[in-house]
Amino acid sequence: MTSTVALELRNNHRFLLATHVNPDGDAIGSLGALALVLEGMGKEVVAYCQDQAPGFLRFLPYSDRIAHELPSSDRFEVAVVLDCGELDRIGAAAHVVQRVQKIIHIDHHSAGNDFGTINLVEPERSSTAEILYDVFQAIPVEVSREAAENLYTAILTDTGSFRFANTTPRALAIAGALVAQGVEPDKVAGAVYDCMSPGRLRLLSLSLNTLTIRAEGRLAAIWVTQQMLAETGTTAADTDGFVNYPRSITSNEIAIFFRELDDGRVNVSLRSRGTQNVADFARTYGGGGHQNAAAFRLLGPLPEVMSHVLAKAEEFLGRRLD
Ligand SMILES: [Mn+2]
Repeated sequence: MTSTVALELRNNHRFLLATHVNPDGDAIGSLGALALVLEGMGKEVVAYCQDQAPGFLRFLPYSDRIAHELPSSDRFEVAVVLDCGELDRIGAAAHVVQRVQKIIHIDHHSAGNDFGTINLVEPERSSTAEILYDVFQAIPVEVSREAAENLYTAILTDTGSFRFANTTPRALAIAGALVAQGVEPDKVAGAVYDCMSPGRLRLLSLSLNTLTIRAEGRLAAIWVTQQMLAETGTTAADTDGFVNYPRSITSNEIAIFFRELDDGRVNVSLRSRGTQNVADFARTYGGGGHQNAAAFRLLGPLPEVMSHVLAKAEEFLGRRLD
């Protein structure tokens, strides 16, 4: 399938690239890398993401050129949907993408329905960027330092700085090849991790105060309300990575981050360690993801969602142990 995708990228000229709402490092990095590589091949590219890249990703080459609105679908021969398990998760322009004649879906999320004309979906991969790297090799095309920086950042963030179970020999080998291509790991780490605004640090402090621990720490949660965002002058993008704090408890198996949305719903992000499959849990609520990272949304209010979800997650843990 990798070579089929490589061939399509080589043979077509006008590309629409899209990724999911509320983008993370893999979304922005994969989008940027593919846009830069295609442009380098002389193609016409529009790369779309409904939402702005979070501040810690704005150092990435191309991130400032991502489109947040789309022209009509007529001018595109191929749409490439990246890191996005369902077409709806593209957000406002999903209908434009849907109308492009050929859709290539590149992803490492297992839950995805195969909405593409061509589906390159490999759940055993650390990130969408890792799959893209192989596509670039198959074209074959030189990966510039700028594109390499996008790919490296995507792999770095989707593996939790090479700490999660998806840190495979292959993920590390590709990261190594990207460093050989000119990526500076210290520069990327500095940009991604040492980039707290005072407001974001204050938000983190408020959020850490909500720490709730169940089942001897096997389950832990924190949350953020709309009022906390207002109080600290921050936005939803500033909460990126907060879920890793409850996850950092020694005995933790499932960590949950509840985020109150401005439309009365609550976003529930889950992380797990080892064999707990939080995607299974998220799917019972219409959400999705992969084994160690998943999400779903429920209608609020927040306190009710929390007590319900925490009780169900405790049950889920119990069931998994029997
Ligand atoms: Mn990803």
